[in-house]
Amino acid sequence: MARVNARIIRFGVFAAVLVLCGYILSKGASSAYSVPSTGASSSISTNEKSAQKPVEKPVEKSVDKPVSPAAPAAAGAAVVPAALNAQSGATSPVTKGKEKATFVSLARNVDLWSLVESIRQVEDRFNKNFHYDWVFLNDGDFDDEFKRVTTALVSGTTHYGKIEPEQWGFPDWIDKEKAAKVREEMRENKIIYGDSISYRHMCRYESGFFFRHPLLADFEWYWRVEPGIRIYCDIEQDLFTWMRENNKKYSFTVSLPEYKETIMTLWDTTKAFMKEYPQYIDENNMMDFISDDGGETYNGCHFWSNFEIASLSFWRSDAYLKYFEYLDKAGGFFYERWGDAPVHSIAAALFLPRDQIHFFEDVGYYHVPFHNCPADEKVRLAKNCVCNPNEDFTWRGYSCVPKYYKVNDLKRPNGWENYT
Ligand SMILES: Nc1nc2c(ncn2[C@@H]2O[C@H](COP(=O)(O)OP(=O)(O)OP(=O)(O)O)[C@@H](O)[C@H]2O)c(=O)[nH]1
Ligand SMILES: [Mg+2]
Repeated sequence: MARVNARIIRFGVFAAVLVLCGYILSKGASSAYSVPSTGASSSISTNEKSAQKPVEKPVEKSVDKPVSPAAPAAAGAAVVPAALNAQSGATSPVTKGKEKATFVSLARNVDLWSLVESIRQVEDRFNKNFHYDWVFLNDGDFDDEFKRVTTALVSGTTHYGKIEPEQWGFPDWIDKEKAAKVREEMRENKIIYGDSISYRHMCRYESGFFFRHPLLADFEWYWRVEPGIRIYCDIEQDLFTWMRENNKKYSFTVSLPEYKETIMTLWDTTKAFMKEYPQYIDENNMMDFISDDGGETYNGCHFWSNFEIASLSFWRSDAYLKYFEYLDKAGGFFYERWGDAPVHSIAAALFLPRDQIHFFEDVGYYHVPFHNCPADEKVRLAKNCVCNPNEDFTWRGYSCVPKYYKVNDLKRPNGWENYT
């Protein structure tokens, strides 16, 4: 009996050693060979990483973090060595976007929680594969919580900047009493943000200054992200690279007419500018998108600037700088309520050749209250879009996108007629 027991014990020990060897070998194999990590492990690692991250500014982060196997070998994207994936023990290639590009968000501390929703979506749908930087700008100081939380979510380096008071205040040529009267009238007429001073500073800043901020000096491209937006579809391609390779300078996802009451003299001022500086108007401009009568009047169509992927050098060009200065001197940011969207759009339509302005059909985008949901079901399924196409605004009567397609003689996507 004792002999049998000893045999059983010996067998047990032998079996245990075998199992242990198998386990060690399998661990060795999984780190020696490239086993693609999963999307799930990527997001878990992101959380792990966030716990250890420093919060100095700018917060430098290592790019050698695991990414999902869906990381595209984007055309020309630089591939840097992979890190050990903490979850699977596997290594995987990390694709880092190679453009001089950054996200940029203007925000206050109170915007943090609606902005983190935007960041998470941009990261999950796009930036987890490219790790572009993110610049946050504020007229006040960002607090530590804002920096800590946003840095934890962004897979590139984060930068936090304060806006110069001169760029967020009344210029000395503005009559403040006259401006106050206008705000009061607009309040009575219930014009959205019509009585807001800070909204006007924001519109003026986004029109004329963000691209001059020192934190943006080394970048050539930006993608503007606002609080509370949604990105509905996977974006596997590096859109910055795509813009550069296709010679695009400005892009949009939603377009509609501006409230006329907020821009009463914007077009007259623009016409005066065009007369004085005809050299800045591109010969292949898109006047037929913004005017239905050859430039006599503005039809209000503008690209919604809460989403923009665009070239910073366009805003830094002589044409645009002169145009902004001209508008700024005219005072309409304060005596009316000129928005940065019509200002950017008119400039892009007049100073750029029309083929440098691009509509992103397949990104899938939402900013209250309008949805851009790709009309073509094949696209929605291929890109894992989570939007309801019945809510799409693109092909509705009030949208300016149909006009953009018409004046540029573009082919509409399959299925558009189901969502008019
Ligand atoms: N720092 C700072 N950022 C601001 C201020 N007002 C607006 N912003 C930011 O400027 C951008 C545009 O402001 P929004 O309030 O979103 O304006 P909107 O998109 O026209 O209107 P909503 O429908 O309210 O989104 C957002 O990124 C805001 O976070 C402000 O007073 N200070
Ligand atoms: Mg907004």
